[in-house]
Amino acid sequence: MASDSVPGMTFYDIAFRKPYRLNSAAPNPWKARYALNFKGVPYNTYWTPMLDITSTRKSLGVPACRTFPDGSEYYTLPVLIDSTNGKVSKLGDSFDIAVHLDQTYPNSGAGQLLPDDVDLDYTCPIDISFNGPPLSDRPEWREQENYKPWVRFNDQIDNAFTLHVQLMGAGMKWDEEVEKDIMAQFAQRAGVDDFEKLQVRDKGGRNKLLGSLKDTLKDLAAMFGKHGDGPYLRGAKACYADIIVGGWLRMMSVTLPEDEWAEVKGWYGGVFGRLHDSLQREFGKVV
Ligand SMILES: N[C@@H](CCC(=O)N[C@@H](CS)C(=O)NCC(=O)O)C(=O)O
Repeated sequence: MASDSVPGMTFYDIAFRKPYRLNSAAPNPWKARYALNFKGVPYNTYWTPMLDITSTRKSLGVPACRTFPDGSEYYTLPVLIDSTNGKVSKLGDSFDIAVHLDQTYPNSGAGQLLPDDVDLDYTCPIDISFNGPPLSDRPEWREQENYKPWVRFNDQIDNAFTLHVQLMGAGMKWDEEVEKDIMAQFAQRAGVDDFEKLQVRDKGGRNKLLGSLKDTLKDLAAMFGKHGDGPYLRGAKACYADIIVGGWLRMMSVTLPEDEWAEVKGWYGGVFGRLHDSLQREFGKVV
């Protein structure tokens, strides 16, 4: 049962197909998991059925942090409930979680998630203004000098990948008993009568999208290439910028056909492959 009264930390992720440990693929929850593991703080995971996200979030008293195009509330995950220090903190956005962990556990684990010596100057080259509000619309951080570049980087990366999310949609797998209902929900939100109409399955269409994503990530790859084999933006030491990109790479690793994922891993001398493998090895444990 979802609960905010268990001592310690509970992290709410989306339940894809069992085993969840292998199939968990949502990028924003993955940002939170990587951040928790980076800090080395103990927590447990509550696997939330996709169709129960709204009721779970409401029962925890965590307001929605996204809106649908018609202005209605869009309830999402991750959520983190931290009752470690006798005080209950409820975080409902991946960026809020990163800030909370850095402020509450500054020296834990691998250290600072959001240091000030990172090059975050990536701009998604496709005009993203048509893409609606950012996935993480957290005005309070946008106004703070030390967080501004991080929020901007998060927006740019979210947009670069969201623009190509059709590549990943076809590979999302759910438990059989709920699969149809989940697909129907996605179709209804997009205003189509069939989930299939949202998918790109033909080779030509997929290659076009892959090519566009590769071009979109060119400048980002150059930033990762500055420290030889990296694998991280600053070289050997990871920070939250690596995790922001890593959340999306994890989604691709689970949802793309094997040959396409191998191709993505090899782009630009293998920068994204090395980043993904290193994050998974160091901070990818699913508990
Ligand atoms: N600003 C939020 C965005 C969270 C978000 O969009 N989560 C997606 C998964 S990556 C979700 O929960 N989707 C559920 C749905 O579409 O019903 C954050 O950064 O945590």
